[in-house]
Amino acid sequence: MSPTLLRRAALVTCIALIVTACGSNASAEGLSIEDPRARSTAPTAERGAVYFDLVNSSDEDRSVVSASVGGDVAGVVELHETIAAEGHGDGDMDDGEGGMDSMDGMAAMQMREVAQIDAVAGETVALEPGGLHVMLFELAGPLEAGATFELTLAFDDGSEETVNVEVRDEV
Ligand SMILES: [Cu+2]
Repeated sequence: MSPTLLRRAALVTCIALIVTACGSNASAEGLSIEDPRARSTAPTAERGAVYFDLVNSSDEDRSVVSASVGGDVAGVVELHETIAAEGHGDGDMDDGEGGMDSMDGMAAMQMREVAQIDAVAGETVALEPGGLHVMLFELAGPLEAGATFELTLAFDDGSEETVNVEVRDEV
């Protein structure tokens, strides 16, 4: 190999290393999950909800595309939004889009699955009661205040982060 080719090969190797390093740190840098928490449930409850702040301090728009928990916590996990049920009687209350459900004790609110939760560059998105949340279905057991469980979030760039969710009576 000529000296020129060697130099070129070395340069290509360096660039590949840099790209790999940046890619693997994409979610750790600039995106964080603050205060992950879940509301405690009744002993016979089959559903639960997880909340947190999704903080994007990077200069790129990012999103959470899915969430998961261990089978010892819940069988199904979905990203949800809560919407106010419209009461003006124009007939679009039941538009057949599916996934609509009323929360226990909150007949005026409905929720549905969303494909992803977006956090625009530099902004914080709050997942909180009455808004966006991570929904747990088929709870393996009640969520008891003081307990914790792991929640893994997958992001748009293919990276993942696992956080410890704390169960509280007041979220
Ligand atoms: Cu929900």
